[in-house]
Amino acid sequence: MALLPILQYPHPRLHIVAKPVLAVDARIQALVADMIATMYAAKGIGLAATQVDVHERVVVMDVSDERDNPLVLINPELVWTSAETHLKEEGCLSVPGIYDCVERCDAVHVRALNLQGQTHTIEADGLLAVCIQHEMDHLLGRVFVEYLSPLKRNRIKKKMLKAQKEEA
Ligand code: K1U
Ligand code: ZN
Repeated sequence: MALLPILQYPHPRLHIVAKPVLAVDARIQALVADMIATMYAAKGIGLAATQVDVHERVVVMDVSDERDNPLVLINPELVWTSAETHLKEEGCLSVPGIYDCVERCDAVHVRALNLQGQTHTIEADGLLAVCIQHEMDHLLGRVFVEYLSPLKRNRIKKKMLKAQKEEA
């Protein structure tokens, strides 16, 4: 298992639209194992393949308190979203240290393949529903800061670029 580097905003490759997985094979199973290890090491509750520079529709999540219940979604599709929405606070491993509120559906149903290549449907609300919407945005090349005002987004971009320059 390997820990994968996470692309940092405003890296242009975060905006690539991911392609569907054609076969849930040993390569995808190894990618998922590396993504789960990377998510836990980074203390995140989710990670999309886009963030580790792999542009295929794979996300992993774990919103359990014990951090022992990973969820794998391959080729996820939203099949239902609630009409009710709320502003929810989000963070992002690609935008460390930045937290802000985004309007999200309160509940979603998502259909996806699991690690065995079988189709399953998950009914989610609360933090899991927010996390699913955030991770599926990553697969579309969208980062949560793009929902914020241009003023906030530009401030965040400048802050991130400054921090990356200081680290280099
Ligand atoms: O996709 C990612 O960058 C992971 C991200 C997922 C996420 C967190 C919160 C709301 C929506 C999506 C994170 O794990 S950020 C770090 C984190 O653990 C966290 C941040 C805020 C609330 C709860 C957890
Ligand atoms: Zn994110």
